[in-house]
Amino acid sequence: NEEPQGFVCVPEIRVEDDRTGLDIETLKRAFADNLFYIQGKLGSMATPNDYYMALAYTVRDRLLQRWLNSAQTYLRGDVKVVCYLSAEFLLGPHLGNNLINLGIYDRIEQAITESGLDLQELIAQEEEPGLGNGGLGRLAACYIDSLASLEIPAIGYGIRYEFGIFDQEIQDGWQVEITDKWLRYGNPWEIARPEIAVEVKLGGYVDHYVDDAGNYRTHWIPDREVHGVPYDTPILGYRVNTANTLRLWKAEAPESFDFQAFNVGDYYGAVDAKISSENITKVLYPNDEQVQGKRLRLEQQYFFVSCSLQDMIRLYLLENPNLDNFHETFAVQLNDTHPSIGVPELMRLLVDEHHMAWEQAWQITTHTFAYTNHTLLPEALEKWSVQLFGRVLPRHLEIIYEINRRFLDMVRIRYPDNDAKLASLSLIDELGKKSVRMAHLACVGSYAINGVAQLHTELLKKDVLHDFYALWPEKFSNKTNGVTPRRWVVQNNPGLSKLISRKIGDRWITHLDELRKLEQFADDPQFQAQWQQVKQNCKHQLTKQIKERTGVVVDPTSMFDIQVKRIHEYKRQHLNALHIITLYNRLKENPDLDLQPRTFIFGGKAAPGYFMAKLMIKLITSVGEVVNNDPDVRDRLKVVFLPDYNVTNSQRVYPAADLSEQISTAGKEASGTGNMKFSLNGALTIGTLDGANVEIREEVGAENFFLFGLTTPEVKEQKANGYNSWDVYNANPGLKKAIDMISCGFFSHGDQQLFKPLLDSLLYDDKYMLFADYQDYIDCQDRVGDAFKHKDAWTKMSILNTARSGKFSSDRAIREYCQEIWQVEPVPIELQEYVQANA
Ligand code: CBF
Repeated sequence: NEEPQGFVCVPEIRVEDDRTGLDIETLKRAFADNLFYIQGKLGSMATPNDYYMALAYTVRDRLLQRWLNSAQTYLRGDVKVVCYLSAEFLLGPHLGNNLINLGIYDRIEQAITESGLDLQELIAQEEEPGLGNGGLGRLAACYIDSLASLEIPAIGYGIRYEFGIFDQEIQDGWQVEITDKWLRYGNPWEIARPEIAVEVKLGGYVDHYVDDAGNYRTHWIPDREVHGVPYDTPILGYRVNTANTLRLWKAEAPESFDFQAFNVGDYYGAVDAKISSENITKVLYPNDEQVQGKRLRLEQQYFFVSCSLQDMIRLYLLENPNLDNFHETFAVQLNDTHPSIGVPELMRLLVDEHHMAWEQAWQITTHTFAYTNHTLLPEALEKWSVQLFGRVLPRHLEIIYEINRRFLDMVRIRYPDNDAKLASLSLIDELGKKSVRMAHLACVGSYAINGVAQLHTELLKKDVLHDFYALWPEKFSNKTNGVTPRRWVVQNNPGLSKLISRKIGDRWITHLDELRKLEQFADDPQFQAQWQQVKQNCKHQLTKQIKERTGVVVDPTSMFDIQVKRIHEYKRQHLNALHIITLYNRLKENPDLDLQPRTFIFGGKAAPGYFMAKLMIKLITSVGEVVNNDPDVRDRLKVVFLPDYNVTNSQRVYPAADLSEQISTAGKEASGTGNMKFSLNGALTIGTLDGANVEIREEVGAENFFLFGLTTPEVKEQKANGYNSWDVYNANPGLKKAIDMISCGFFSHGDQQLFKPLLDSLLYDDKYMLFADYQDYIDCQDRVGDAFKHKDAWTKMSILNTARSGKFSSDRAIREYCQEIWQVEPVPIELQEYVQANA
């Protein structure tokens, strides 16, 4: 089955070998055909993008048989399907990944070379679909890769944003946002399916009436309707026949509305209606861990959730007479609270549209949804003002009130005469401006609730969702995040992959625990030399990139000390900057100091409205400007801010890291996944006991991890005891000097005002305890510097980090979700059956 030949898909019309064959000649011919027939170009006129498109179609053709077979198999009544609902899928480029998963990378490389082109150049043409902000969206992408690779029937449902996360430029050291036009040259990976578009209502009012048969009925009369058109992308598993579907919804104006307006001569009204409908999926909100409560955002959430649930119901009714056992066919995972409007929406669809009794509908709903929480930050917990909610979704507000009424009746029985309990559990926050608490809605409407790392889950149980845990302890579990080894090792670090596979075979790619077999070679000088060589090559490549993209020349033999992630105060990039200033001061005091040369590499976007985060970027670039140009430093320290950190750019970064900075305040980072990618690629971590760092340290061993900083209880205790950062500043000369230099304009050409907001927040509040952790961080960094001088010992630690990172595969995480939450089994896809069935 490895090489399916031409098969019959419509009686008497054969799909030719050119679209399925995998031999070099057929691949070359298919590539040339696509350039001619799809791009409409001859080689002499083709742009690099034309070549990329022709290749992408060549590869997509080869996914289609698997994709259609998978879709057909899932329609069988006995298959349980996971539906992963996520407002974000940060996919990264498809081409390289599909080549690897299909197992045709080498053949395509040969075909492209023989066609006189360079595969890497074509791969680099792809505009990545940046349909996410950071960790949460990227996790969704890793999970759909693992679902397919584990042969689990699954559909990813989300939003086809016309503009994804903005592109970042750095101008004069500041972040500048540029619109992401990822669709400008077309997207060869998706197929629009307008024939199964759905209608979504918005606004208006609700009518209650009794029908002729005496039944109490509800009619929602919207003031707007929007068309949801699905765009499907195949998600191929690694070396399996499973190709699942990522179905992203685009909002369009329904024609009927245009006509209505045209008929009454309101041309501009019709145009406005069209524009406002299409706005819903125009742009991704670029906020990470921060909610803004914007109406359009609520509309986006409702739009994609309603489309998705309607789609599931349509699929279900193809095989079933009624919806009584809907929950036995679909396990719907809510990726954070963004899709939690699904709870009242499924109730509305079942009760209002399919006339099911409330109790039965509730039974089905609460056996359908499971909820993953991804954050402990209070500002990231979604709440919608009741007023806004009622205006956009009047029927859902009624349903939420009814769910709440019944829920609070149950709470009253459990906690009699306890108004405080009622208030703290209620779906409605009555304090101040009334609002709907989406996390509470998700908890009440789901049969399972999970956190994304052990510590995070414990803190949810103890703190953020404590009252729900007390009520339903059996609903709670932990599912530590994971990342796909296909993209994050095989694709981004081919040198390391080959070295590992030569040593232990290639089963690790799907069974990451097998990396443990590398432990036995950790002391082997020959293996260490090869390991160092691979790392060095990756550092050389990144060095070239840095030069091209920033103009900064760095020394690839220096320690690459890297912090790449969204810019946020709790992630503490400014603590890293304080360390750089401290080292700089040491060099200024003693220019002959024996200092381990380091290259500090930063990357990450700040939410456009998050001033403090933008100022943090300016601080880093300003420190870089001084340090990089001071002759006393003699190139021993370099600071680089890599612009436009995205999936594509990150793929070059992880393999080149010596040191991974995971320095968030303990108790703030839910898990982190970058930390896993670094460790898997052989970087050592300097980190706090936060998120999944705790488990990484447990796995790789305390001796292979640089730990510093307060623990979560210590942070709490210090705050309770009146922590005062001003006192720490006054008591610590190194810290004081660094802060004073920033304050007096040393890094800002004498401007003493520039960084004042950042400094004031540290000196008078220090919510994220930078000063409290400063000295421990510096001391720990000194240990890192010393350790790096001992190449062999460092290499051993690096090998052990990779060898012991097997736990952090998204395959492991998805297996846990399948067994412990979704109760789903793999369904291998048989290619032959399909060919025969249609023949
Ligand atoms: O669970 C995935 C990631 O989600 C976040 O990015 C989020 O958006 N809430 C968290 O901040 C990460 O800790 C987490 O790894």
